[in-house]
Amino acid sequence: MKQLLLLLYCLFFFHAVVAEDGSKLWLRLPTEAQATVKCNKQSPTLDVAVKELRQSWQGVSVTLSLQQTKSLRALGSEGYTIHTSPDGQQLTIASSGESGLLYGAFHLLRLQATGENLTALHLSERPSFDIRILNHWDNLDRTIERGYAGRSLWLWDELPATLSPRYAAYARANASVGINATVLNNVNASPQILSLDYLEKVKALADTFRPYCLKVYLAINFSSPSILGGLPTSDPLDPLVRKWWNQKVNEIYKLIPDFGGFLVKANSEGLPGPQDFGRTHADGANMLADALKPHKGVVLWRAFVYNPDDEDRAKQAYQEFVPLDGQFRDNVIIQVKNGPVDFQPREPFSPLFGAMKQTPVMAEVQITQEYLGFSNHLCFLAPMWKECLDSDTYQQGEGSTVARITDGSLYGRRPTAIAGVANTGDDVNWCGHDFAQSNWYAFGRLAWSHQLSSEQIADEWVAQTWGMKNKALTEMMLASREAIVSYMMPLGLHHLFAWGHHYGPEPWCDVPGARPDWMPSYYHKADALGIGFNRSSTGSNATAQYHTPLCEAFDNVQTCPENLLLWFHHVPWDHRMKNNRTLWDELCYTYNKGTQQARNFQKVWDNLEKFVDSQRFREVQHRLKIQARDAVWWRDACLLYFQQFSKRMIPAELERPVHELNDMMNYKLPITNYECPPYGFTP
Ligand code: BDP
Repeated sequence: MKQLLLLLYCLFFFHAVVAEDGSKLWLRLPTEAQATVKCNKQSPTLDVAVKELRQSWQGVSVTLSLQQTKSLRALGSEGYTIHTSPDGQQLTIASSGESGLLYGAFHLLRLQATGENLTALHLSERPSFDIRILNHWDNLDRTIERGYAGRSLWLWDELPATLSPRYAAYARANASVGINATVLNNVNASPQILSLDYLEKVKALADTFRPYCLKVYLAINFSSPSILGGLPTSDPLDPLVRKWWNQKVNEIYKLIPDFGGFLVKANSEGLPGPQDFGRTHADGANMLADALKPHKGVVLWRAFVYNPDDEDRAKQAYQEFVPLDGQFRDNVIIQVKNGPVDFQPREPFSPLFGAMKQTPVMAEVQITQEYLGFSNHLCFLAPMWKECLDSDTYQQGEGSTVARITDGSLYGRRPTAIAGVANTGDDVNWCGHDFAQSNWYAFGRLAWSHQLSSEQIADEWVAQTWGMKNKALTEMMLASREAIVSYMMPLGLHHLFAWGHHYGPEPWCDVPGARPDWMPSYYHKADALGIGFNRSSTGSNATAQYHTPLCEAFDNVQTCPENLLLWFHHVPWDHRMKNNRTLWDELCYTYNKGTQQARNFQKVWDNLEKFVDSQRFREVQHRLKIQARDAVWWRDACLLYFQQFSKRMIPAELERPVHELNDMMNYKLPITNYECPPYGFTP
């Protein structure tokens, strides 16, 4: 009996040691190393760097050296060098700033965790962007707009008195990939966030994040002066309004001396803004910029604006902002979504990136998978973000990529920034899907260095998160975004998702009285002749917002890239694609290909069972099953719906749909408040 108990105890203990719940993210190095680490100064940030290395570094002794040499200063305070001494017995991480030493320490640990050769290191790093910022769409009641990993991490009711250990863990994870800023609250901002009560809570978070060099920003509601301050107006040119903002900003900086600034969604989707008072976006942004300037704060002013009555939503941000170029203060950055509509599986890059000549612009990408299967679908997003960053705008001739425009190398405009809409919540594994962690990781790594390849980022993440190098696994990750495009919205289709929650297909969606530009038919325009939005010169002429030679390439149905064909053109069903298939057949083939890929992901994963701890293995397996079912749902819904217009057969050699169109059209997923559905379509 005693022996049996011992055996059970051992089994339990063994299980407890190997069980993993994903809470450690990619930071899974053992912590008993006791390395020799020296540093010529002490501070909260340096103490973190020293501690991280001491507990996990398994190599030769390390010196962290804060130095003001010319070459180090040229790397900026966040840049660093790592050198092995000639005798190989010593490593030195050097930087002119404390944050540089922190990032250098995490870099070294990453090299160890990914199994790199550590014998003779000589490297020098500096970030691509100054501000590498997460945007949390977290509400004060702890719901998260478009969040699929539980409730908000910020326990507002307990703050400022009680500090959850997850705050420091969150800041540490960000520091480990170089993310240095965070907007705590939703762009659809409650004015309440600026009340003293909440600012004290924000201060408590900022204090916890500071050692990890993570700066706090807030999203503000443009009507705060009237709603919170009781003023009769929030007109940005009104002296009392300006005074209110100045005082509010001073109050914030008294509490949080290194506060970053404001993120603003104004005159967009029903939110208030300067146009309510006959003023421009520049008037609104500049008022806030003036208040923040003495404290070195910045305004991140979003360009996500569109009115239901204008002809083509994809053109509107450009139309509203280009005339204002040159009118913004130098501490305003225009935050532009990667595409001209709204985080669709595939969009061309927003033409605004190549249009502003005197105003800093920054890219906003969506880490949370609002349009990409929530946290049910495995979708590695680095390839999607790189597609935008590597796009050539031709603003100054060839080589004027979105990356070079936004990182300041083309025009030298500063500050530079990149934003990602966060996918974290209070789920144990932070992101819902264990593979969604890779997108938080990838955002940080690309924000640090947009030259990194998607493959390198995937390899790094897999090695650290799953403790292995596996080609099939990284290949699956690299293929995942394109697979999703194929089974959801191929060939430039967009906005076919369900009303409200945006999960699953509803190309037929028609909500009486709703904004037409929120209806799928506004975008796909399927009819007896063909499908797609004519944005060429014979249509809305959105192609004219791009520079030569893109403008001409996009404008012509023969030269338009086929993966954007239906974005820019209304194309006949029998149009010949480059592979000689008709458009209709190609649609069928592409939907089927995506579906097949999703099923193959299940096989790749099952092959890895013996290399992965059981809890995380099963969780991923479960979600891959949902993804494979959803892919079929998307395929059947879109093909059967569009077939009503095309009146063409699904090619004989392809799989037949397994769902009835009517069932799918009558089905409404029972989800509220953007939670993640446990399953998709259940007829
Ligand atoms: C849309 C989301 C909505 C956001 C909006 C935004 O559906 O919840 O508020 O973007 O970015 O895609 O402001």
